[in-house]
Amino acid sequence: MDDLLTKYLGAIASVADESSLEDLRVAALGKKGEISLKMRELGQMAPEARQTAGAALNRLKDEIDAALRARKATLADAALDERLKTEWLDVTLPGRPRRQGTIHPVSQVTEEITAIFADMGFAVAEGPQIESDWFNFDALNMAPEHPARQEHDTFFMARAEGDDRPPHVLRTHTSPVQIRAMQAQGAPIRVIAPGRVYRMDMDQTHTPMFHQVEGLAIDRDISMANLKWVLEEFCRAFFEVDRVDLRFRASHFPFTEPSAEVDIRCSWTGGQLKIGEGDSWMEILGSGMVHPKVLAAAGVDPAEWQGFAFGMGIDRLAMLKYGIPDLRAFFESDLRWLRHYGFGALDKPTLAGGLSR
Ligand code: 2U9
Repeated sequence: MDDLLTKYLGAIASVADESSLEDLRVAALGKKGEISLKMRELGQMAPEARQTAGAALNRLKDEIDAALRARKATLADAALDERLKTEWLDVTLPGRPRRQGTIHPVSQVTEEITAIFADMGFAVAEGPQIESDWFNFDALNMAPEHPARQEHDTFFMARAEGDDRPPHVLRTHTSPVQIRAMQAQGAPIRVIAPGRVYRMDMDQTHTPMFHQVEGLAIDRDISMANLKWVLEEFCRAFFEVDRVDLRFRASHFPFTEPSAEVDIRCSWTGGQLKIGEGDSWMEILGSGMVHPKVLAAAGVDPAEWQGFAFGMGIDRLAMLKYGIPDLRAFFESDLRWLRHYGFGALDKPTLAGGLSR
């Protein structure tokens, strides 16, 4: 038995790979292995001799088994070390730009707008894209006969047969988000609500889904003067120019009173848009003082609180700022377009670091 032990321990120690080690295991402990055969011989021995020989054989078997396992672990470690040496990866290498995805201009502009308003103390609010007609229309002082509530302007969700409740809608603006924010937080409040909105419209300048950002500031003494300053600050930061000139034109929206559409001074020379100079005016957003009925619907007392709201189209702002000619290309997922107009994934827009560099 001592000879067997010496023989196998020696062989195990000198084996160089896992498959030779397995061959050794079979030769010693396999069904027809040397130790197993010796075990079988025990049957022919006298009982006393069998007891001593049996115990010794079991010890031998255990020792060989332990040596096999230990060697197996050592060989596996060595094999892994070898693999790691050949399959190494330099994690400090720069990314491969051609394989990197890009940030969509709508996402980029949303981040820019968010950074600018965050700097002025506006939080970002979000809400569902499928809304009840109360949040989307009634709370915003839009009467049942308002054109937007007609079948052909808004996407209505289906109701189960026999369910007579008014159907939910795909939100036609992000305004219901501010209603929800006021209900949850009350006044004072300063939020912007960027997000997807849906209208049944499809031509050169309209897509059935587009992106809006709306803003809301409610406090005891907020006025149109605050609105004007906020919008001027926003336009200067967003278009990255030193001066802007805004023109407020009286308008009408059900949810604001008074209401104003806002134009920005610009020039178009050689098809190139310049903001802040020239003799042209371009409409960029709608705004006004939140209607008292809208405040009341959102649970804010209009006798105590007042404030402004505004809304603008993100897709259009992206087209203006980055010279993108066709709105429909925004939603075609064409990789060449995304590579051309997209932004680096790691260039987060901040006011301090530059919005669009
Ligand atoms: C609440 C109260 C009032 C948001 C407003 C506009 C004017 C506006 C358009 C701009 C271009 C929509 O994307 S667009 O077609 N929006 O003209 N939006 S005031 O007024 C609100 C919002 C929420 C609670």
